Amino acid sequence: MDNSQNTYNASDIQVLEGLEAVRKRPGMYIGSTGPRGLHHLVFEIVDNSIDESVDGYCDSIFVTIHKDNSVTVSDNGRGIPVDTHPMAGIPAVEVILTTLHSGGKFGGSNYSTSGGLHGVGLSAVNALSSQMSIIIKREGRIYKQIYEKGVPVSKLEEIGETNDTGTIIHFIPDETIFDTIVFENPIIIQRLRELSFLNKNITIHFEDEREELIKKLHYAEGLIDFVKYVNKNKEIINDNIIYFDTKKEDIIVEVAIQYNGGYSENLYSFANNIRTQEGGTHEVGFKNGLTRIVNEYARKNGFLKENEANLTGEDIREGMVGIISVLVKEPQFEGQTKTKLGNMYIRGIVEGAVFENVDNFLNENPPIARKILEKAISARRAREAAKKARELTRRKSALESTSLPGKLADCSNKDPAESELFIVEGDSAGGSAKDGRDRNSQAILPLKGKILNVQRARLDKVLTNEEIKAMITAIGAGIDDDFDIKKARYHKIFIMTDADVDGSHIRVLLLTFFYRYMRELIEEGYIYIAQPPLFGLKRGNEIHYFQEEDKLNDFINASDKKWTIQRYKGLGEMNPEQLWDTTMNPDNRTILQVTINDAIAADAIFSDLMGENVEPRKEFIQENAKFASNLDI
Ligand code: 0RA
Repeated sequence: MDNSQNTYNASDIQVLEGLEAVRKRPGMYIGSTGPRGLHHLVFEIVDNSIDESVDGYCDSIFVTIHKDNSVTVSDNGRGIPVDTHPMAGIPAVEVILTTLHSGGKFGGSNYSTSGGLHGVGLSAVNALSSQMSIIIKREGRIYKQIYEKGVPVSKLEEIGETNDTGTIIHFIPDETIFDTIVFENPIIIQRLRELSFLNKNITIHFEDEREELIKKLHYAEGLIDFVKYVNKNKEIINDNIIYFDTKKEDIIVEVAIQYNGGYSENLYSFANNIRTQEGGTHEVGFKNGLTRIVNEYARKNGFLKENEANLTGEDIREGMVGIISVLVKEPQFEGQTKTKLGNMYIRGIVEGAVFENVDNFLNENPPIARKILEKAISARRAREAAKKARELTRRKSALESTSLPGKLADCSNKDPAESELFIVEGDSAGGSAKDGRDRNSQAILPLKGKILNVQRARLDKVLTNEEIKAMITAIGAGIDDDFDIKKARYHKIFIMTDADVDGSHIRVLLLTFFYRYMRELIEEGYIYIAQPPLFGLKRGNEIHYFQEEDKLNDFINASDKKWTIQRYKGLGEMNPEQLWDTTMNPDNRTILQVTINDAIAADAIFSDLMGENVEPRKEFIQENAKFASNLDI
């Protein structure tokens, strides 16, 4: 064999083209070149180790972030095969590390994670690493190979002997590809913890050498530990957790359910260890099965009378934390983010399994069954009350459509496209805004702080709140099902609150409200956050305003004059002219249009404020909640 000459053949060229494609369009393969994409590199490798554990070959994974932001992932699986690949004529590991979509395994794993955003393969990680080295322990020997930007720079070498098996991968993310290569350990720990919950046989050792942080993640009770974790610090309805683990027609279904005293529903679904954010057939099966059996039990045991309607799925899931994890041979991932399980036959299998197992549980635990039913029945009562409240508001707003709320200082222009509504925190700021505004195009609706008190209430209560009712009438387009954006009296609606914690609470509440009851306003881009300045620099009659401390300092440093710094905590500290100049005058104000993601994040924060603090949502909130900077979550 002649190793001295490296001649390119057709398959080499294909490999180089493949790697080049990944480096040219990394977003296509790992979602983004931001923090999400960067962290995805780690998850991609760990998923391969998890595949080994799902198949029963691996029970230990080590993940280490080094000081230089390189990462090592090692496992005690079988080790990536090293034998010469019959078609390519090179070691199998080299094929796996350089061929796109090889998915790691050639018919290897039964329940491989490949699919969705995951499963782009180790080759994508390799291509996006300035260096990757791999050590394999297999069949008594230790092998090593090094790559740069996906291209092998050494041959697979034998470097020693061993009785162990496993794979050790060390990689340095390519700085020229990623916006940042600084790993954030909370993001990694969150996913590793989730994987440990989902795979109770695995122990994941995490170490961040940058801050000497070490964590050992092992949850012997799997999904039971998962629901307990989500429900920690909550009032618990059933200490005895509804749990089952069953295999039907090659599909493994595992479910855990625990109710808490709260009002929100938290269903986390997974398919082959991938979080199915968009749901899918396993979720539908879960919901159908649960709704059917709880209603059946309720009828059999006299909780529902003959003439009473069934409880709805939502009634039954109020306060529920449910985790469903399925392992499927050939998962189909669909949806916008490829996180929706599509295989149709899974629905019936999961529905049957949930029906049967929850049936057993309820029959064996009558006191818990009673508590769950009482909770569902009270949820139904609240739902009906909310519906009545909505209808009342609707009817009222229809009757009183000409009588606008007394607190509203409306604008004289009647063309919605030219009209702006400022929802202002507090009567005193409301007063300044009224005096400072352009009366033709700007309307002011002051809100009392009282709106804060409804923060911990169910939304049906929120709807009876006077301040909220005033807002509904002022906007004039109804709410919920009969919201009609064409009737909106303003095409720009500004939320103007103080730059403190109360202010950001009110902002979150209002956004949650718009998101849940007037979503089109957000979708059409009608909702804005006003941006009053936080600082003023004064010298005689001269004044400059700033929103950011950095900009303020830059200005001071660039100036040889002496300035007095004013720090505005509340809108009330500004007089009408100042408020107009800085925040309301369309010619020089800065405004922030609310996106649907902002609103979803607000909705999640709202739930958190109500005590439903759920770890996995935090990442999303932190990434999206630009308006929530004052909120300590
Ligand atoms: C291909 C085939 C087999 C295992 C693996 C890949 C594998 C990949 C990774 C990535 C990280 N750790 C890993 N461990 C294993 C099956 C090997 C066999 O059949 O013996």
